Amino acid sequence: MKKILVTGSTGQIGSELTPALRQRHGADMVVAAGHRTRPGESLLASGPYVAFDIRDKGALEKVIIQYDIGAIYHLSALLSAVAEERPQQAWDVNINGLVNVLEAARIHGCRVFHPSSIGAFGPSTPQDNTPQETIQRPKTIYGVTKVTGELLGDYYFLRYGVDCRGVRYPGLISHETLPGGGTTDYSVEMFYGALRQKKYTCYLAPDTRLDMMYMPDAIRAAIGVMEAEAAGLSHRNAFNVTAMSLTPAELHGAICKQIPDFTLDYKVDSVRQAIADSWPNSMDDSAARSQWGWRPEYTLETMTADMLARLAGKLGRG
Ligand code: VAH
Repeated sequence: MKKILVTGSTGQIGSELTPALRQRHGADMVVAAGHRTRPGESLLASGPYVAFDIRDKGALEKVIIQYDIGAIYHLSALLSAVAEERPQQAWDVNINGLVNVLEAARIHGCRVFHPSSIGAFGPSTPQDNTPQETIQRPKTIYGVTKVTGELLGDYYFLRYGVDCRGVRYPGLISHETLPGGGTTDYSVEMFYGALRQKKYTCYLAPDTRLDMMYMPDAIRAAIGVMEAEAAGLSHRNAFNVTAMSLTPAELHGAICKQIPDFTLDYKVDSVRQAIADSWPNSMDDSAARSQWGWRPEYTLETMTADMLARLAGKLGRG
């Protein structure tokens, strides 16, 4: 069996997707790749790790040949807020990196997973129950790279038969690795604030409604769409997937049910507020449900309970 390559393996998704794939396929069958962030000891100890810049096409191709890669989960990317600080670098990593992956997949016959995001929508997109097929005029460079990535995935499938697939992720909540440079990171930071200081200052307004998902569901979505029968995937590169639609105030309320004296105040960051306001309030994920059986498992309540239990252990407050 050919091996699996996970790019961006030290990031928020990669740090949980890599162990999940290693458990599913065997440690040595999953090659973790990273660039700037030093991998954790558990990632290094649990299977092969390679360091290279996704913009280096030769380095990528060398890894694919050396490890006989047959599938690539491509996660390397700059997230929305940091991308707005460095738009040219965001294009370089998010798009030139993706083109390198798609070209390598075309030449070496690899299947590819590359995530899009609710960031692929903009202020002219219907914000409630956002359809699978709708207006996509994002006003952030992150969103521009996500729409471009969706279109590149479709092109490489239609023009070259590259079997590439993807989902539009909502904000992701996780306990393994802190997210870096996203707009939805408040949802993770709030849990750390609740456990460490019993207070948190949120950079989004209390009624900012966004789709969210717990990382275990996000991992199941990536593996689910990659292992689905190709014939049924008419929206193959950009399935809306979601689990919950929530606001900072609602997340605060859910945490307070377990930590009653957790206080929240607000200091709105205008850049990230503008990004969040341009994204949907809730997505319609019926296409993913009907075409490959997508179903979230975690609700706001069960996610909150699991996050607090796992973080408390990690922070020594269990
Ligand atoms: C971000 N967490 O905030 C990412 C994600 C839907 C948001 O793409 O940029």
